[in-house]
Formats: sequence, structure tokens, C-alpha cells
Amino acid sequence: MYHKIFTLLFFLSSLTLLAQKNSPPNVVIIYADDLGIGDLSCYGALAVQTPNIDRLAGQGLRLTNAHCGAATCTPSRYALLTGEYSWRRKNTDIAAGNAPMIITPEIYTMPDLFKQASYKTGAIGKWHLGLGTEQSQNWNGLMSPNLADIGFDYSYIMAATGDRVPCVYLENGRVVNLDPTDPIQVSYTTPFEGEPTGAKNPEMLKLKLHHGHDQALINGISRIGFMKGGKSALWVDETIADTLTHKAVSFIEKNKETPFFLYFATHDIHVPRTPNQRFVGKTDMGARGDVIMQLDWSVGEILNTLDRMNLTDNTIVILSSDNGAVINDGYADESVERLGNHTPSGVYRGGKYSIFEGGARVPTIIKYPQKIKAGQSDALMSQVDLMRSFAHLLGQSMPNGAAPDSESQWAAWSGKDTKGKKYLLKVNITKDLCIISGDWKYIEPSKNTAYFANTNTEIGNNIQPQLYNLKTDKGEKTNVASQYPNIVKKLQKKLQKIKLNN
Ligand code: NG6
Ligand code: CA
Repeated sequence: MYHKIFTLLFFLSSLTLLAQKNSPPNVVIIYADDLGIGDLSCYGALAVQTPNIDRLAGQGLRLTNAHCGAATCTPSRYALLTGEYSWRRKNTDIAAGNAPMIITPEIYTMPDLFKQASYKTGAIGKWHLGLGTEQSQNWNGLMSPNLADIGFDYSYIMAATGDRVPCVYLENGRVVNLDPTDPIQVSYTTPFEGEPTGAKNPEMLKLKLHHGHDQALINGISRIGFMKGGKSALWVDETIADTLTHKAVSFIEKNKETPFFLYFATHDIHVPRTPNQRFVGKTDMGARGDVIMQLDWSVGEILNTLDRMNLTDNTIVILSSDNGAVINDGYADESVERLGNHTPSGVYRGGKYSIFEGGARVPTIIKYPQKIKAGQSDALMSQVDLMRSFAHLLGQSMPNGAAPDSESQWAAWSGKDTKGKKYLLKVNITKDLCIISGDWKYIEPSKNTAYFANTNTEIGNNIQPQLYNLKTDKGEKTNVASQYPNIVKKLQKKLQKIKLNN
């Protein structure tokens, strides 16, 4: 009798394993915010320990030469989710919290691709790509269009960023916990009478300001933009990571029987940095270090859930960031004073907003136990390529014109190709472009040459063309454009060609 049951159980569990092996892989993208390439212990950080992300790196491919499309959030997210460089489109700059939807429903998106392959798709976390249209935007009913109209079966999002109003979550296009008798009003131009602001009521601030962010004052933190109403729906800053992580965990639990694609965009480690009490003081670096630990906890929760659901082997987990590091992004949270020897951009120059490598060369780990060998790759890779890489992996073809800048990087993911992308473009805050090819990086001449004064970030622009050898000069210290006019010419030409799309 026992023998029979044992045989049956063995048979059933082999079937499950087999089914897992043959079914398409689940995909989880964990998209951190403002995480620099030097911010993780698996990338050499000493002042902060990130054991869960290190575990992911230990089991996956850790990339040293992977880039987002831009040095800020909105354009990078646009490129990742559409496979199109952001600078080809208008209105892909850092979006206001009441911006209309930037990825409009006719655009073929990454979740569209997964849906085409019969996946369940979900977006949880920071959105910052606009909602509704200028005419239709509605915080007090169904937002239309919303993420359901661009391929996400489920969404639970912050409309923009932690430092922008409205400070509420939306689930499937509707504000969560909204009391209809206290409707939400949002404006990015006009303050609402009687509502506190950072500028008027500094005594109410629990997080002091450094620059900007002096408008709506909510939970003791003032933000960008004005807001009134929606009191019952306001998020609590110290529990954002918990809320989003729990939603991500339950999305995985609910969809464990079907292949799923989860875009989990954390609020960490963006400003305002408000770690939960559990993480306060976990590092000597103050809030910025502590929210890195909080991010690491979120990643651990996702990995543990996949283990618990027996999904680990057949799930691709990608961790990356939407732009490089910034230390002072507007709030006086002591991140500058307490930085110590920590180097958020690693050996690279510049940071968030910059055309230098600190701007958009980001930590990136890809784990796929069944098909990707653990290790390190120095191949040149871009987030704009995720879409076609997935299409390749799933054996799906995309409609004509979809994901126009995306190339499959599967050969590099699987270790067959150690060079990666032939040409890679990136854009910075002032919309200046650079192109990387092999060891060379060319930066277009630009008139926007000022430092980004408040954040103390070098934007990296120069009125002269710039050429760096990233192999021998990782820190982009020596502009060798005048020594190598032919390389400059060649890269200029290629950049123009890609710009004009021919
Ligand atoms: C800037 C904000 C900065 C941050 C950034 C967007 C000011 C002075 N600075 O305009 O704090 O919110 O926008 O960051 O307002 S991102 O990661 O979403 O692109
Ligand atoms: Ca960002």
C-alpha cells in the first residue's frame, strides 16, 4: 500500500517537474530606482551588505556592461517596456504626476508580447509613465486609459514617484481606499487653498528639504505638485516597500499555475528615502544605505516566494535599475554627510542625469537556472533589448514596427557571445546622446554644459566632441577625440544613422 502511494507521489512530482521544464518560463523584472552600480555588495560595495541580491547574483549572470536607455526614470522605463529609444518620442522626459499616459494603447509593449504568449501579466510599484489623457484623467473613478490598456492584466501602482503627488496607490486603474466624499484634486501649477506646503509650513516637515519638493506637504514630507483630498487613500511612506512587496508576492502566488510576467518596480532607493523602522540604522550611511537594505529585503521576499512555490527553476529573474546613483536628490536626509567611503557609481564618473557612465550603466543580474549559467559577463547590453530577447526566447514574432530599437541579446545571455551589442545609445537629462561601440564611447557636443548644480552631478556635456576609451579609462578622465579623428567620425556617422533610423 505505502509502496503504491510512494510510487504515485513520485510519479506525480516527476510530472510536475517535467511540466515545469517544458512550460514557458515565468519572468520577473525587479526594477530598482536610482540604484548605482556601486551600491550592491555583489558589485563591490563594502558599506552596505545586500545578501539577497548577492544570492541572486551567485545563481545568475552578473553583468558589468549593461545600460538603461536613459539617465533618468521615465525615458528608461519607456525604452524597457517598448523596445524603442525614448528620444524618438516627444514627452518622454521626467513626467509630472498628472502627465497623460506616455505609452499609448496603440504601442506594442512588453506585456503585450507576454500576453500574446498566453502569460498573465502584472505591474506592481512605481509607474511614472503617465495615466489617462489630458481630457480624461480621473483620480476619482476609473482612470482611462490605464495599464490594462497597454497589456497588464493586473496593476498596483504609485502613479509617479514617492516625491510627486498624488500620494496614493491605484489598483487596476482606480485609487485604492478612496472615500468618494473626499475626492482627489491634483495640480502641478496651482496650490489649493488651506492645504499645507513645504514652502509655507517648514515647521511641519519631518524630512528637511535641500532643493525643490516644497509643494504639497503630506505625512510630514513635502513633494512636487499640489494635491487636495483623498485623505483615506494616502500611502504611508514607511510602508511603501512592504505594501508593494506583498502585492508582488501575492501576484506570484495567485498565478503560480500559469506562466506569468511580473514587472515589479520598487520605490526604493528613490527619494524621499523613508526606510521602515526595521531598516533604520542598518547601515552607517543613513537613509540612503538603509533603503538599499530595504530593497534587498524586497528581493529576498520575491526569491523566497519563488522557492516556496517551487517556481525557482523555471523563472527568469532580472534585477536592474532605471538610472544610476544620486546622493542628494532634494531632501536633506544626511546621505551626503554620511556617505563615508561608499562609491555609489563604482569606478564610473557622474551619476543619475549624466551622460558619463555613472548615469546609465547600472547593476544588472539575469537568473534563469535552466538556461543561463551563473557567472559574470562583460558583454555590452541595453534594457531596450529585453523585449526582442524575450520574443526570441518565447518563439514569438512581433508586429511590424514593434520594438524598433530592440535586438535579441539571447546569445550574450546564454554566454555564447561575449561582446554583446555592436552599438548602444544612451540619453541624459539634457537630451544629449552618446554611443558606445566596443571599447569606445563618443559623446555628442552640446551647449548644455553646466553641472546639475543642486545634486552636484556632472551632466558630462561638452561643447567639444568627446571620445573615451572605456577599457583603459573607465572613469572617462581623458578625452581623446583629437587623437582619434577617424573613430570620432565613424561613431558620429553611426549615431546619425541610428538617429534617423536607417
Ligand atoms: C527631479 C527631482 C528629483 C527626482 C527626479 C526624477 C527636483 C528638484 N528634482 O526633477 O528629486 O524626482 O526629478 O527622478 O524636483 S526619476 O528617477 O524619477 O527620474
Ligand atoms: Ca530613477
